[in-house]
Amino acid sequence: MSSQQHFTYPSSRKSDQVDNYHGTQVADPYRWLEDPDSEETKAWVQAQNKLTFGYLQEILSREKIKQRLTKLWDYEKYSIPFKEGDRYFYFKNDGLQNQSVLYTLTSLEAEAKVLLDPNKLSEDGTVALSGLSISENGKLLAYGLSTSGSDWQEWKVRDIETGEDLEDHLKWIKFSGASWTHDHKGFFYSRYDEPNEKTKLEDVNYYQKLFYHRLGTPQSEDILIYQRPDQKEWGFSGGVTEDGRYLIIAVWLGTDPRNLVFYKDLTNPKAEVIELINEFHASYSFIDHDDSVFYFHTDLDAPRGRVIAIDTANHALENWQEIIPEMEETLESVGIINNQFVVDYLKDARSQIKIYNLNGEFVREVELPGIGSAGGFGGKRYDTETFYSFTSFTVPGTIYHYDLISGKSEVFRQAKVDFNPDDYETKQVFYHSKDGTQVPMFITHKKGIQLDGNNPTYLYGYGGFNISITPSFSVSSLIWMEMGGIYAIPNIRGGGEYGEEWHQAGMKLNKQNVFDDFIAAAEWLIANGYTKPAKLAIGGGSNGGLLVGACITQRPDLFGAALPDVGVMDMLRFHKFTIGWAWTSEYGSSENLEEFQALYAYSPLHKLKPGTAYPATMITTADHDDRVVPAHSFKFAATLQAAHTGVSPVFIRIETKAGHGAGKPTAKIIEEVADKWAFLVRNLGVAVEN
Ligand code: X98
Repeated sequence: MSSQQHFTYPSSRKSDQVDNYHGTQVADPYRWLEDPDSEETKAWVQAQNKLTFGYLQEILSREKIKQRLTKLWDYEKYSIPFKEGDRYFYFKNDGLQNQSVLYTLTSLEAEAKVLLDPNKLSEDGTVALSGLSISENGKLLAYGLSTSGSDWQEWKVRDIETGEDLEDHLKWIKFSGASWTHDHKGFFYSRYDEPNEKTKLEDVNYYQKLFYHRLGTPQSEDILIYQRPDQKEWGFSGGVTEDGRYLIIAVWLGTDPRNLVFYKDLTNPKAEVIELINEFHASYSFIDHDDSVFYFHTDLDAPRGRVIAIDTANHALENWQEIIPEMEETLESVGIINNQFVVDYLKDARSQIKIYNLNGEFVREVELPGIGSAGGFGGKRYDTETFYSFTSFTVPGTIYHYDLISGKSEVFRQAKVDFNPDDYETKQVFYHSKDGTQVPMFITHKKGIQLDGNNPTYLYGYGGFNISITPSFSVSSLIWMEMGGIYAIPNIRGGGEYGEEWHQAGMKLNKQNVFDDFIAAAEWLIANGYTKPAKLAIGGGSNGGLLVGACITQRPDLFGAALPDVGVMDMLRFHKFTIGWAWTSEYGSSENLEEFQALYAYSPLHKLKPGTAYPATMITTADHDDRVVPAHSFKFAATLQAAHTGVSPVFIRIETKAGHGAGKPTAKIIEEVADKWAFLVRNLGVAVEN
């Protein structure tokens, strides 16, 4: 049952730091917590963790949850296989391995050979494979490694036949893939200047540069392909076309979906970089080309996406051709296999896969095994087979082999998890938000629950960056539902579920719509008898951590518990750290008066009100999070603890040797998930069977 004890929180010194934003004085008393290396911050982190872990250890059900979670997690997980040269590749995790292992095989029936086992790279699984690229002949693997969850990568090269690493070793890489030239002599990648070793987890990242690395040469001799000293915010992603002819350079302005497209003819050593699309009007994602005709997935004049062709020999806008027009559904991604477009659409956040010929004529729909999320469909232009995965809230990832000639899918790998999917049900409801906008929500739970307003409910959201939240299986949500919990995911504005308009309706000066949609989801669940405030928890990570932070400041009465994970909490200063500036296209910036006013109106850190009883809250972050620096969570925690007058605990859990989430070892994930559910079990009064 919920605890009635008052907690004594570690003391957090208040400085007299005040900043002037366009004439408004804003106090930032915990500014000192922005320095993660100071002795004072380290002592604060230690004291907070002592309190949090001391509390968690006393929750009797925690160990039980952890044991069940470990048992459920222990099933073989396969990735979608992919092919390069004469070889197939896939990842497999035996069950509880900290990191998945990369295998290679010469045919699907042949015995798989370990190509790279990241578990051998560290004792505790904190070195993760964070990027890979295989040369077109299937003989060489370029791979990126990240340590302790940081976005920084080091890249190496492995001979696939011998399994031996070559001498090549590249550093200072972030936000980059690698793309091989078809002579197999090297690859393109993007990097930053060497960072300051002491402050590399906080310092801003500007001036990315595109390089070519030639095998066997030191990184200092890498060839600079493109840089823009006049555009510190531009980022470059270089990809070689499937036929090896061109280098396509996508130019990014932070996380803005709009981009530029340049290209370079790789058959001519003297070829210049050509600016094909040189204004940030719309998103353009290169699909493939036929000689001078380049195909793109774009949202130009089509917020839900369409496919166009641009003849580079005649590239004026009026000559652009539409191949697949905008549909009712939202176009997520497109590839060409079997000389046909394979198009991944979302209809109310559920996958639909359609095939068109190169003239844009509809060929067929891929029959999916149910309502859920399908992904994959990789392959080369003339391949007649592909693989895809299918998952839903109660369907663990299943991998299908798809024959593009017959249109038949066959199960290739099926996950076996220790539960009966028939015990659960998912429904999709549509509710109205504050301004009347209709928002879809998935609700999953055990069959036969009573709508008596008493069910422990976990409401999860993201709401930003054009990212769509689609149905997927997770052992973490399953264990919550096993305990009788309801798992609800609304597809709130800011996401990409209904295209760029849906995204923009939750951006910048419209960001409050995102919080209104989430709050309306909570109110709908209460009004329809699923739960009540004391039994309702909200959660979200990153931009979803901001969502949770904003919602508890706006409606502290509506929720019994909150789990803001790696959240952006200081909306006035987020752009000053690492890649934070990249989100100003989404959030706006406190340096602009109008945007400052919008940000200050909801910034979680600034909206905490002394004398308020907040829901039981466990903030989570990690020491190596260089995507959203932990300072956001630190300052929010210190302010929340000072403002809070209720009896519910308001804690912060700070993970060590971990980052924003990617590459986190299984052992750490299980600990963290068990801690979160244990926190909710205690604070929502969930009955856990013995
Ligand atoms: C990012 O910040 C994405 C970070 N990021 C990348 C890659 N390229 C980028 C180029 C420009 C700016 C950011 C970029 O990951 C990338 C490219 C190639 C291969 C791998 C990576 N995101 C937001 C985020 O993390 C939303 C999702 C992506 N946020 C944290 C937003 C607020 C909180």
